Amino acid sequence: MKFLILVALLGLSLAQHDPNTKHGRTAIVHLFERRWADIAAECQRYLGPNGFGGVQISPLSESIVVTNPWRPWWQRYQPIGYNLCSRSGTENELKDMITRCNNVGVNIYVDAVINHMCGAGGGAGTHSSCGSYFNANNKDFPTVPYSGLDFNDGKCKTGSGNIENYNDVNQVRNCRLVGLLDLSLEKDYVRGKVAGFMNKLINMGVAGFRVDACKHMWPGDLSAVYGSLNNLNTKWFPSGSRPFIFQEVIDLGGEPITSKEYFGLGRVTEFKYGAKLGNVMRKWNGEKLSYLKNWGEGWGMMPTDKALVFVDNHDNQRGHGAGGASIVTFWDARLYKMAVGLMLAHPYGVTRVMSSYRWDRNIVNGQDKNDWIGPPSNSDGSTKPVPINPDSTCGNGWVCEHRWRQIKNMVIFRNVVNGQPFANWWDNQNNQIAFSRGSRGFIVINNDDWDLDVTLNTGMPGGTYCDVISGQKERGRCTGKEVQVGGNGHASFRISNMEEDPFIAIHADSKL
Ligand code: AAO
Repeated sequence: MKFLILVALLGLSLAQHDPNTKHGRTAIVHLFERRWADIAAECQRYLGPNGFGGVQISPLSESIVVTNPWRPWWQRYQPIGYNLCSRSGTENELKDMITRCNNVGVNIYVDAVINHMCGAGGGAGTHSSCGSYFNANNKDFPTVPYSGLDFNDGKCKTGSGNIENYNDVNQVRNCRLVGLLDLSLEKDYVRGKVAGFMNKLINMGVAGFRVDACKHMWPGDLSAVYGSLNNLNTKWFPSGSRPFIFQEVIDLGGEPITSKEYFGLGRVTEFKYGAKLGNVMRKWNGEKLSYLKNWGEGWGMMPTDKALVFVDNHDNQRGHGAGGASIVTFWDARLYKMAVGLMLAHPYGVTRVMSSYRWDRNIVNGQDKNDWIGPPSNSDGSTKPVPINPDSTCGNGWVCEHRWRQIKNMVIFRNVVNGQPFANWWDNQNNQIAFSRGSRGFIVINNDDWDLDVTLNTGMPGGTYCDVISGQKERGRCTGKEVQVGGNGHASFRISNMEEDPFIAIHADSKL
């Protein structure tokens, strides 16, 4: 009996590691700070047709509105309640987006901020995204409602009330993260309010959650919250489907709290991935592409079935969070396309592609003074829409990395090779590498300062393939380079180190 209960619990939690993507789709895109109306349109006109599995959206619960600095992106990480109006739109617009995305097979994952409310210095009034009253001074959040009884302060032993030392587990979990009022998730009342908020979203049709700041919550408390979550809405998901849970825990090593403590509950963000890949792409610390032969667990990363991976995220692309200077972002477009291409070609982890907006950087001594700047917006603070240019790129300052041909085509590549083994590795002991995914796809990368010119075993059936980096197959023709694979699976490749995109990728569906 005990054994059966254990098996049942294990089954329940392991299910939370599954992104619930449809039609064999494998990649998620973070459409950072976009309006719900723009995401709905993007699902229909672009994400669905191009095989994206889901979208991570920015925090959607009612938050504080900060005017100094002017409307920073991070105001949304300071909730004052669980009403669903935000800078991205109203509750109705949210519902409409979830429905329209689900209808084209694209999942929605909510960034759930449940560790805390707004900063202790957030003041009192109605400067909140739905105009509700709150008072941070006496911890009064009437729309939930939460009161002074629902916070951890009594348990925090630091002088400031804030986390002062990441080596003290109790501080990290009972004190305030950068001054944010820390909810007491050990209380049934608080757990119930948080689960109620998440269940409302599940019932609306979301497929799961990125759970913010998990390092700062006790795994036992999270387990209780996740355990009271509903199964997904059967209008779009098979009956009995569990919400996908991916937990933000920054573990680069060296702290007592590790990712491992959260593996049983859901997936965990693998921050080593982007930090290490950044070093490899930049060739810092003597790192080389050829060392990626055992990329993944072999590099000290978590098991692949626990990992959520990404090249950069909304924090470390601007110097918040962790990862440091090595992180590659759209600002280094050439390296970025290669890094994202590599991530999408490689079997390790569930992959998330970042999609950003441009801001006016002001880097002084390695720190961006403008790391707070919010999304492209009008003078009243409202977020600007995302216009689509004739060449399919985005306007109004939205970068839309996910629409870059090289990245979009590698999302498709990942779907085509899904489930195929990592095989046919080749390297030149430097920064030229190649590998296949079974007999369904092959990628060759040249990050050396000289040309690549080599014949390789691709593992692919013979024929003519279209390289999906320099172009793509359109109406049976190739707009980019063509690759001839012989009957023995061999093909010769030439990639100049001077090319804008010094890599080539072919797959079963790019065969001419
Ligand atoms: C804002 C203001 C603050 C103000 C506060 C309250 O900026 O000045 O005090 O409001 O009024 C975001 C922004 C914050 C913002 C906050 C609320 O980033 O600037 O504060 O919204 O508006 C830690 C957490 C991690 C967190 C990360 C930013 O563990 O969970 O900090 N990320 C999430 C979100 C993020 C959001 C929040 C959480 C809050 O993704 O967008 O904040 O909802 C070490 C620790 C990490 C720790 C970092 C940064 O990392 O390990 O756990 O992350 O420090 O403090 C090397 C080490 C690495 C180390 C790193 C940095 O790389 O290897 O371990 O250095 O030292």
